[in-house]
Amino acid sequence: MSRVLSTCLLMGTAGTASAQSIEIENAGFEAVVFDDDEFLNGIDGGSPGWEGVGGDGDPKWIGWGGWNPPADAYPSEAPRGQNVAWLYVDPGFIKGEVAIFQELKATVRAGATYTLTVAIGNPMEYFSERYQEQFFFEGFPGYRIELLAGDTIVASEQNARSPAEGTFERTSVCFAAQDDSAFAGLPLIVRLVNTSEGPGIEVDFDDVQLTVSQACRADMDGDGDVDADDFFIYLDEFAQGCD
Ligand SMILES: [Ca+2]
Ligand SMILES: [Ca+2]
Ligand SMILES: [Ca+2]
Repeated sequence: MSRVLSTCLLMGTAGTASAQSIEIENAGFEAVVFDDDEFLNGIDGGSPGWEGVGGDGDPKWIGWGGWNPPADAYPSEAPRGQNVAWLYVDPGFIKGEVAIFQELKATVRAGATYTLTVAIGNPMEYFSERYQEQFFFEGFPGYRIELLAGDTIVASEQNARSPAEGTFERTSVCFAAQDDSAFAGLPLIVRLVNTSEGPGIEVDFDDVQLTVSQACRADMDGDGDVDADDFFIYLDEFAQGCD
């Protein structure tokens, strides 16, 4: 069991040549072309491919969508492409989380390892020339990323990263489906959450990636290839026997 987990960690951090990308619609939030500093609510079509939870309150206080952040909010702008997803809750008016999710066409394969990687963004307070409005983005409310198989959360990560104001940080989680996994055949779902716990109102996300690696029994050290290192590990285990 422990070797399976460490394989998962290796794949989660380094990736392997054998890892394949799983299609996510609008994974980089580039499907809508925005001018710099322009945004659009998801309920108005700002983030095709994604659905929201919690965005049906007064859009002044809660919502989600697509945005082309200006350098005033992120000096390095979006980590990939032009746009990001924004998830916004003003806790002075609305209690609770806001989330976006997407059910993928891919389903869980027994014996496969899945790695979900997302860039987490903490926008800076700035004055929007476009909208002639101050956006009070100081602080960071907290985030969670989740991978689900059907209705079950099989991997999640909450606030392991704390990006500084005006920056993104990448994080990843990993799910290793066992050979006899009860999740096999169930749809994979990616969910990204603004948990609205700490001071601050907005979390942004970008560059959502999900990869899959089929477990290879001969890859004993889980580094993505089969070579002499794996053979010596095998010899070692063989020599130890099973009692
Ligand atoms: Ca992007
Ligand atoms: Ca921009
Ligand atoms: Ca902030």
